[in-house]
Amino acid sequence: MQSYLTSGFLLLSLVLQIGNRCDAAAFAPGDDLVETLQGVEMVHSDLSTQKNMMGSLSVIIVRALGLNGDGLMKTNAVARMWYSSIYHETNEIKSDNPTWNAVYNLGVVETHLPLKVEVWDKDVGKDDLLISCTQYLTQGTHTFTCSGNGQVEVKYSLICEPGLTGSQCEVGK
Ligand SMILES: [Ca+2]
Ligand SMILES: [Ca+2]
Repeated sequence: MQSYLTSGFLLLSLVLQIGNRCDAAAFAPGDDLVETLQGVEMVHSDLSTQKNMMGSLSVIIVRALGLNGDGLMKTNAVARMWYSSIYHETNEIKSDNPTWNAVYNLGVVETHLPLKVEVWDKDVGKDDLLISCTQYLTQGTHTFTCSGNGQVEVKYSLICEPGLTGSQCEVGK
């Protein structure tokens, strides 16, 4: 995981450097820029390897417990999830202990990204954010819990594509 963060950071640094150099050397782009672009190519091929880590992902937002979005009134509870560019929101349940069992089949995705889950209390005007967390995924079926104002229980299943293996569906040996 560390290496992916590092290469992502390197790419970001390089992109920022190019941005700076383009500004600074707008009239005379020099060899430095070419070398930097080659560096980006190399880092980019590392990222391409990560993109080969593919798996089928389904997420179940199971339930939340002990929410307190509206004091003595019941919480207008909704859960939201993001994975890459995929977004889903549950229906609203008026309860401090809502059970959604909302099943989202996300299809084949890159496996190295974090799953983000939030629970909100809907209000007239500004909604209240009660719980927010991100979770990196590993192969198999797992349940995890996030705490905040109450707790949310999330289940997911990640199945590696053929030829991929390991905890995050790496290229096989
Ligand atoms: Ca509220
Ligand atoms: Ca409310």
